[in-house]
Parts: sequence; C-alpha cells; structure tokens
Amino acid sequence: MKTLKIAIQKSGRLNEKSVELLKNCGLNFENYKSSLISPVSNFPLEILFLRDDDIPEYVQDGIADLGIVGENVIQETEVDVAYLQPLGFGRCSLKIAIPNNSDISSLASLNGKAIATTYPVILNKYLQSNNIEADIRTISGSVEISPGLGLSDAICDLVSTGGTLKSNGLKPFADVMSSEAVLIGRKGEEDNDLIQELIQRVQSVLRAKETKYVVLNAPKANLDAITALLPGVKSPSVVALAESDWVAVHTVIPERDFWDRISQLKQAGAQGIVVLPIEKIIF
Ligand code: PRT
Ligand code: ZN
Repeated sequence: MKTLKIAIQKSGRLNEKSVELLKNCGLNFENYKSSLISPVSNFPLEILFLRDDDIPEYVQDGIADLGIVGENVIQETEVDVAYLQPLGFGRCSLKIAIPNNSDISSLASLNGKAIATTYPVILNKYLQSNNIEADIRTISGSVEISPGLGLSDAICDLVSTGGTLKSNGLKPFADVMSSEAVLIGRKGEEDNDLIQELIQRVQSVLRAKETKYVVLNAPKANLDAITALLPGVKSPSVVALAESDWVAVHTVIPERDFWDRISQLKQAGAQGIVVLPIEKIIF
C-alpha cells in the first residue's frame, strides 16, 4: 500500500497543535526539530515539516497527500485543494485596522488609501467585492508598524487577541475573513481508504475534545428530571448503587454548555459529580 505524506508546519503557531492532533490520532513518530521528514511507525504515513506557506502548493501538486494549514494561507495561495476537516485551532481573523486617530470612517473612505498587508490576494478580492479602489502595499512582515512609519493609512493583518493592534495604536475596522487550521487533501484523492481512516481518527479526537464524560449520583426519585437534562451519545447509563434509593448516571456532555448543565443537574438533585476528559469518541 502506498505510504501517504502529511505536511505540517515545522515551527510556529500551528506546529505544536498539529503534532498533538496527530499523536492523539494514535500515530507514533519522532518530532525532532532538526528533521524535515519523520516516518510514522504504526501507520503508512510520513510527516513532512515545512514552512506553512509551502503546504498548500505541496498538497495541490501531490508532493504531500495531506496538509494542516491555516485557511488564510490556502486562500492567499489560491490553490485548488480539498477541504477535509476544520480542526478548531489556530483561530484568527484577517482584519483591516486603522490608527486610533484615523479619519477613515466607512468602507468607502478606504478609496485612494494605502493599505499594508502580507495578504494582497485576499485583500484585493475583498476590496473588489466592495467596489473599493485602494493602494495595496505588500510587505513581508511587521505590518502593524507601517501606519506609524507613514507607509500606509491602514493595515490588513491577522488578529487573535487584538493586543498587537492595541499596542501599535490601531483599532479593528473591518473583518475580511475568519480562519482556523484545516486538514486539506489533494483533489480527487478524498476517497482513498487510508485518507478516510485518518479523517475518521481526526474526527473522533475532535469530538472527544468537545465533550466531557460525567458520572453523578442521583436519587432514584429524580432520575427522570436528571436524564432529561442529559443528551449522551445515545442515552445515559444508569447503574445501581449500594444505597437502594440512589443510582449512578454516566453520560457525556458537550463542552460548550457544560457549566449550565452542571448547575441544572445540581438543582435537579445530582450529587458527587465527577467530570473526566475523553480521549476518543468513535461512532
Ligand atoms: O515560519 P512559517 O512561515 O511556517 O510561519 P509564519 O510565521 O508564516 O506563521 P505563524 O506561525 O505566525 O502563523 C501560522 C498560522 O497561525 C497563520 O497562518 C494563521 O492561520 C494562524 N494564526 C492564528 C496566526 C495568529 N493567530 C496570529 N495572531 N498567525 C499570525 N498571528 C500574528 C498576526 O500576524 C499579528 O502579528 O499575531 C499577531 C497578532 O496577534 P494578537 O494576538 O496580538 O492579535
Ligand atoms: Zn509563513
């Protein structure tokens, strides 16, 4: 069987989470910072460690079968690849930002202004779709200092916490795109059995991350009220306890409404609530 190749970022913001995801998928490999390629010992897969900017093209051209990279980089490189799975990390937005004291007040007032960015392709499309004619100044980094140096009237850059904008006297003005890390593959190869196996492993890890395993004790009399609050994978397991009026309930709860559920459960009479992380959920 052909050995697949997956390209991930060698170092930078996506490296650690990409390695963690692949390890959580049960893949054994060495993560030497010095090597560019690392074989997986228990799956026909090799990991390529690359600059993130090169990953989309490597996948498009078939040098790698799969890649993990920010959506922003895929859009900027304009490659034709298959989006296989959003991964929920590396979240950020590409925003136009302006100096705090700028007179730019509406999208139309960007007409004729200079905007510095490392994302000229995405910015150009955004401006065109909004009928704005601005001067895009493509620079290779430190975009946020360009208005202060008098090189541009605005910038278009990635923002996560907003701290970099703030510390440079800038404020967000318009959202161009939101982005997260995604698993991409070569177009036409999506049905490959090994690729499908990997996608399923990735999905089971992501599902597990979104949920917690909860064990609680409930008075039998309140069981209906308590199970009504619990979605579970199918339905909660109810286990007898030595004390005959009580049962233990085992279930999974989505992370997003976790605290609401826990307080509702307490109100419904649940006690001794134990919450555990889940490693994988396989349907
Ligand atoms: O060396 P290589 O080319 O591989 O890496 P790189 O330096 O080009 O990219 P890297 O590691 O900085 O980012 C990789 C990916 O992480 C990006 O392509 C995005 O998909 C994602 N990501 C998520 C971010 C951010 N958040 C982010 N905040 N990439 C960059 N930033 C930068 C931003 O450019 C700005 O300088 O962080 C600063 C703003 O951060 P806040 O928190 O102050 O708003
Ligand atoms: Zn890069």
